Amino acid sequence: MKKKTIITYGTFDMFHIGHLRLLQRLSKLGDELIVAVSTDEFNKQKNKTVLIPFEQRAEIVANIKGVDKVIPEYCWEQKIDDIKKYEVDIFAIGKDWEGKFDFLKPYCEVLYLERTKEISTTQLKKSLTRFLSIPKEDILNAFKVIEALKKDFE
Ligand code: C2G
Repeated sequence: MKKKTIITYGTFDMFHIGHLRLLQRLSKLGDELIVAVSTDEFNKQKNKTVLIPFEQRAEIVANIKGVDKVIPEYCWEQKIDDIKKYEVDIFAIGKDWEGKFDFLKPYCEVLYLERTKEISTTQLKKSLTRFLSIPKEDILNAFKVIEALKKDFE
């Protein structure tokens, strides 16, 4: 009996719970989950700056339970070839892409899944930038205040 094969595509930079939840849901949709991870070069085409290099992003995704195969995503145009090559039954991706991949419908089922709220790589980067912009002495002073308060409660 042919395995039910699912495919998805993404950058998966700074891997977080939103990525994990998506992959967990996708792995429940079929027997085999293929994840195409965007290469660093392709991210430039997507105007997406990535912090974690492709090899590490691919290795992290490959080690997520439920992910059976990781392939590189080089370009926008490879999806139909991938779907044919791997006999994909379902193409699925987050709802932020709603409608963008309907051209794949003649080749396989196309699903757009709810994103996980309140988490995104962009948000993580913003929080990190905000934290790193706090002057070091302010952070040290804050720690001194916390230490002093802890002593009061000892
Ligand atoms: N995602 C999610 N919830 C979040 C953040 C991301 O469900 N809070 C999903 C996205 O919808 C996407 C996947 O996680 O399906 C990977 O997200 P990105 O790494 O941002 O992928 P993207 O840059 O959108 O690449 O050809 C398609 C593109 O390569 C998709």
